[in-house]
Amino acid sequence: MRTLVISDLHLGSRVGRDVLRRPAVLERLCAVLPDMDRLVLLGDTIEMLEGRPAGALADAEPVLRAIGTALGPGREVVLLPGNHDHSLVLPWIRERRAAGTSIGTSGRVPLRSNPDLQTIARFLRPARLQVRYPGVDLGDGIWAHHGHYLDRHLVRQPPSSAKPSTPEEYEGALTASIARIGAGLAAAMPPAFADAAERALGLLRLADVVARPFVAALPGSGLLAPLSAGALGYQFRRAGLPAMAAVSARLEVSAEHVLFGHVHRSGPRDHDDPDEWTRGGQRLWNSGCWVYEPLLLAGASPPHPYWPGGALTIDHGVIRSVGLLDDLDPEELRTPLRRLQPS
Ligand SMILES: [Mn+2]
Repeated sequence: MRTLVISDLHLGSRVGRDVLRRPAVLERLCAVLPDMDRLVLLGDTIEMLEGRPAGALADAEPVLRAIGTALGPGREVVLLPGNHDHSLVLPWIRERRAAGTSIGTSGRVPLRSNPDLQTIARFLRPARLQVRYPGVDLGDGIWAHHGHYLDRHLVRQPPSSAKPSTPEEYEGALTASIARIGAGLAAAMPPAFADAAERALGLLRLADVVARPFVAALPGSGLLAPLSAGALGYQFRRAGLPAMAAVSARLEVSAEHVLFGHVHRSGPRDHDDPDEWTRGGQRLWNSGCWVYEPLLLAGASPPHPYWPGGALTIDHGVIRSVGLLDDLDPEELRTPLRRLQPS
């Protein structure tokens, strides 16, 4: 059994940072899919937090169709919503809450719970879709979760606040934060993309999807301080990895390997210290992202932990961190895709 895990595609990103809408990039991904038995989309697959969920789904359609065709009949896509596509799973969570039953750590979300899930399943044909939340057991002691629950351990809480120990408690903290970020992003959307406005939007996106948890974890820090890859890397090791370990410990996930995305920091890569990625006997793995963030990557070249195209492969229980776009000409990522019109 061979599995490919990718995350944080952010398909339908309003300023076109999602690289999979570029034909040369999509071709790279589709080239490896025929060798896979299973594809895991580990969250933030569709950018539904920028105020245009239907538009984002439409932008995602050709990408999802190409993925489904490349995988082929009988192959499986396992989709786990994250914070940017959390609305996909919200009706199911409400159903569970109304019924008084826990969502658990590896719930199976019925496609009938949300018409958008049925649409995604249709796009992915002939591959089959199953939806899991908030995590999924991938076998061989491997548990995967988007990683958004870790925010709860980075954002400073009043000393009196109870520590979450169930998915429901993590969800409670999450929905408030999603509403706040979603409203903030929608309000900040410029009507036209003058460079200054686009830069402001870029900073906001970067702060949201990459740095927000770390910014919040730094006492008295401004937005600009942690925007270098080096500073982000430090925060990731000091705060991000321990926070993900805290999530799996509090949810009593005993898997030897825990896979996540969310912070867009692929690894452990060759130059990373494996000890830093081992917490309480548990090995942590990050699937990286498929967005090109010029504020982080301008002037950089791969291999780079924030370079788009990060992925994890699982081959008979052996996990590897890879960069599927590391040998693609960076200019393919840098030329503007197209200026998307606000809808
Ligand atoms: Mn996320």
